[in-house]
Amino acid sequence: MEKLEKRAWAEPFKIKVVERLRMTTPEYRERALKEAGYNTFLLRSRDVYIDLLTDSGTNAMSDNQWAGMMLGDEAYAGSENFYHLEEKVRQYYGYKHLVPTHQGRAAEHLISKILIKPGDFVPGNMYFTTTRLHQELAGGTFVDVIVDEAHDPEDTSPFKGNIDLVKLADLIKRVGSDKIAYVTVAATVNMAGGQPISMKNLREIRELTKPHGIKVVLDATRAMENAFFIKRREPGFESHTIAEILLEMCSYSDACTMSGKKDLLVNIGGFLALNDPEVFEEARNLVVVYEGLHTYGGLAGRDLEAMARGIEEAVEEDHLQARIGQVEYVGERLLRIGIPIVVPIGGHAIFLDARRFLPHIKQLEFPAQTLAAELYLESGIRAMERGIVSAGRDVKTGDHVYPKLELVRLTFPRRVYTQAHCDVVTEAVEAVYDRRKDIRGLEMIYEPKYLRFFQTRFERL
Ligand code: PLI
Repeated sequence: MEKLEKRAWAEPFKIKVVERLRMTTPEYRERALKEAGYNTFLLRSRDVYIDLLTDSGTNAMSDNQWAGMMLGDEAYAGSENFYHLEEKVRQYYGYKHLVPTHQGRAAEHLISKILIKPGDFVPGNMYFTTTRLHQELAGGTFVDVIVDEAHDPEDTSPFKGNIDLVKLADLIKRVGSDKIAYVTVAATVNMAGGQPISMKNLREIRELTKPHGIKVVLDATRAMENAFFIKRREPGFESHTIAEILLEMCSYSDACTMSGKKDLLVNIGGFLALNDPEVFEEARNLVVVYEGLHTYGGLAGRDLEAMARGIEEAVEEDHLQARIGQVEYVGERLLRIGIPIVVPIGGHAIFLDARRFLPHIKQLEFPAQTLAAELYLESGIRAMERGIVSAGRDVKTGDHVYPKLELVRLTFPRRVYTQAHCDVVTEAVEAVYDRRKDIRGLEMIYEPKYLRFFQTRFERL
């Protein structure tokens, strides 16, 4: 008799409420795709079967979080829920001060405005779209100082989110520490494939920048997922709790920007958390201009409460084990049938390597955008381009930025899809792979000025 394989993970929850999905035909999807200009961001969600566009704000909240929503204190000032969130941010992230914002990019906006002077440089471990844009709008220039391995989808290093300390030291030497606004450190690195940064690297970044008086700003959006990888992969952390690892990670930074829509299991919310009293003073001042009073920052009291409760659920190891286990389940199945994906498998998503998937499509014919469109056509799965369209244009030359990575992200919302859904996804990818030679690229016919990937339109070549 055959022995069954032991599972590495299973969901630490059961399902109480479900949401109906609509099944569509290939003819229907062909029409919907054309109307959406072959951009998955422009599809209507009702036309999507399995939505892997993003893990941002698409999580399923728990009964405990929904119960918290009923305890929303909707006072304009001094809401109880703000104080609850402040307590949880101090407890789990360790920063002294909290400025709530409606989502992550609003926190990026505030910190960029406060710390960047025109002409400054902002080094970081690979760009993220909104982070870099706010840095540029404040007059800064982003400099990518991530390790070279991060740009190689086949490199299996365990911490491909690390900063290359030589690149960082060289930049400090070249432009001078006065010209460096701060270092942005993302954990995990979304655009590199959800790759983590090691604790050792975080510690070394601190040691390198501190003597120069350079601040470190952590993008803590998926820091709990990063902490899980540290526990699993970095010697010395095997018996630490996720909470202990998270606290140590944050201790090597001065502030964090946070999109609660990812790690924290909510549909809306974010914050800026920091230690410096003067920067806090300025942020508290500015949040009133752009978001709302400093005790709600553009959120309802109920949203603050859901996020406070989300922190406590998200930091649980069994949650992270199932969350990352699900992503790995899909990734390992795809690897088994020879689909080119970014390895190691990241925390929040599988990244299909469109360069290897569709080698006959040139970068200016948008291979990743094409692949995302084909996947939708195949079975109603919505993914996201993370290649030349997302990389945008060079602010100085106006030319496209040509990233090395041309990826399609299959992003898994937390606690939303089942293993059967996961199997549908792998089958759809396999079906597109089988007919890859017949797939043609796209031509760009409309392009907006900012964050173009959201609204650009294409036609089939
Ligand atoms: O979407 P926001 O404004 O709440 O957060 C912006 C943001 C900041 N940092 C990182 C690493 C992100 O991944 C991020 C948003 N990510 C989105 C929307 C995504 O689909 O990955």
